[in-house]
Amino acid sequence: MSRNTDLAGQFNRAADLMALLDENQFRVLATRKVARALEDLAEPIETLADERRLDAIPGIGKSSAEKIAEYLRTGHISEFESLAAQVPPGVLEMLNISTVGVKTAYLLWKEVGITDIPSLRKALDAGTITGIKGFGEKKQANIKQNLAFMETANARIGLGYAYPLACEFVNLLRPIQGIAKVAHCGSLRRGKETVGDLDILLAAQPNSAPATISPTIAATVNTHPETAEVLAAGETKITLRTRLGLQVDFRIVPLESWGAALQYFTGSKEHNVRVRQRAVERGMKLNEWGLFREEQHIAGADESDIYHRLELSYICPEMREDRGEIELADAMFRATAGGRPELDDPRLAFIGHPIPHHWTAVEVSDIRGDMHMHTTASDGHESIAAMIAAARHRGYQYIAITDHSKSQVQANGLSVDRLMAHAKAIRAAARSFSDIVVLAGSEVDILADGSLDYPDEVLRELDWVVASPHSALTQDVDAASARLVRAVSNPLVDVIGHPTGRLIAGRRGLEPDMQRVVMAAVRSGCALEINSHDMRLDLRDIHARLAVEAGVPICIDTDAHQITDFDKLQFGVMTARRAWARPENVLNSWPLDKIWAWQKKRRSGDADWQ
Ligand code: DGT
Ligand code: CA
Ligand code: CA
Ligand code: ZN
Repeated sequence: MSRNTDLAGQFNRAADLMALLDENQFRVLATRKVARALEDLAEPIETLADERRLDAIPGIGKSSAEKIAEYLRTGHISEFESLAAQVPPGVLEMLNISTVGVKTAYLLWKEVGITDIPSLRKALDAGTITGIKGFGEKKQANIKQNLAFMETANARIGLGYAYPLACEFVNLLRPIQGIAKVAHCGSLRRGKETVGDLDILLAAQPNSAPATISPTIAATVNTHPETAEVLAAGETKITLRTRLGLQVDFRIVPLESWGAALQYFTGSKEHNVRVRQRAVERGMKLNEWGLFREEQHIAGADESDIYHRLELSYICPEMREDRGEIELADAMFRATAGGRPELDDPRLAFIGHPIPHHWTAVEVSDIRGDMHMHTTASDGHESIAAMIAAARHRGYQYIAITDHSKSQVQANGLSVDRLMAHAKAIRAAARSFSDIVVLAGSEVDILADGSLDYPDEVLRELDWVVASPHSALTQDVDAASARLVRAVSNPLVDVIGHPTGRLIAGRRGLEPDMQRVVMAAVRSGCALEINSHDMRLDLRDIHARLAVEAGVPICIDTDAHQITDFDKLQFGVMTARRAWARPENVLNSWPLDKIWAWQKKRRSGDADWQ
């Protein structure tokens, strides 16, 4: 954190404290103004102080300048510390719950004596907060929800940090002598949108028995620049904590247990319970060392072998949540074995009958193009030509360039005139390539009432229309559902981009009745996006599953604002696999001809588009 941000935080906190202590409103406002001025500074505060230019910053007076100087000299501001001494620290912490502002925290503290988050939670659960003005049931329910959200959002870490770090550890460990195999497992391998900790599994070379963490392995992980602290180091396991507070478990097993350990530590717990039960039902025993029949090791080196021995077809990690995958794998195993599988589990009805012999979840290599990306025309960092070059480099057959529409003022959204010129430029740039088709599109805003930011006659000029919500994201369920249903029903909309607008650690986004939105998409044939950005993953897994089950096409996009964003596709694909998406469910795995036929049929107003 820069000193500027750090200082701005100090002033903001002081303003909160003053408000909680009932200080003069104008002092509170002035203090907030200083915080904002500090946030907006383009130069490091140290430079300004050295050159005695603190007073020259607009909004910063003499006394604030003195406080800044004190902070730079000593690392703290004594006046602010004496404010802090007068407020219980838990009261300040309550301000981190969105919808708990200074006023609410003040009332909770002064009127009912609640001074920390645990006692707030208890009081909300018990329903004992009564008689405070403006603190009705609705408000309380709201706080409760945000409290729960904050707890889950803070405790877990997103894929954007966890995934590359796990890959880095795996790549560092793989070449070490004595190691036969390395892989990440746990929730990361299952493609969950956030992880509690990382689980990295190693298998020792068969002759280097027994399997133990060698000094080289220990040194490699302990001295990694991300490692902040080694929490435990044993014969077969090391646990460390990274700079961002993520725990990483490393375990080593003998090679003959590799598959069993991979299966065990991939989880989920719920899935594993079912698989172990199945072993018991067949007179076997499954644990992290292998599959046993009367103490005899009958499988364990190979993960898929374990599933087969239990009369299940292989189940991809992303599906291992006990959401019907065991029933599917059972039916598929019987189908491939020549038996006649029955659809005895209603959860599988959407798969169709007969159960296909080759049921495969979508993979990164199935994806033929990316249908949502930005250029410098709005808020992207690259030109049209650079985005096309990067897409060709990835081997894509087609892409759509979709810059923001006019209401996205802060993202430099395009007026109709600019949009038309941009479409012309995209088509001109595309003409130089015979190996990739570039669609001139737009990411048009879905306004609060579900209408679109450009009129239909403008949309009709485009090759591809992504419609996304960006503002008014706190609507209630009914308004949000009506808004999305209206957008989904417009035959000119090809796909709804990041349908809820949620940010994984930041905001809940719209919470529509997703069943209604999906049913509207079934009627209109509109596709729904899985936005692959690790902060979004929107649609999320369970919502995407609803869409897949209903037969709505899914579009897995990256919403790239720069070339490296194309790599985030992996996260979207993992989410799609968690939703049981097969290649045929994913629009951008289709050949372009099929996409065009689909679009033509929909745009011609053919209600029965399928
Ligand atoms: P996380 O880390 O909270 O995102 O979720 P996981 O699924 O990675 O959970 P974690 O790290 O506690 O354990 C990794 C896997 O190891 C888990 O999915 C299943 C297995 N496992 C861990 N502890 C137990 C246990 O006590 N019983 C069983 N059956 N399996 C366990
Ligand atoms: Ca884990
Ligand atoms: Ca773990
Ligand atoms: Zn967007």
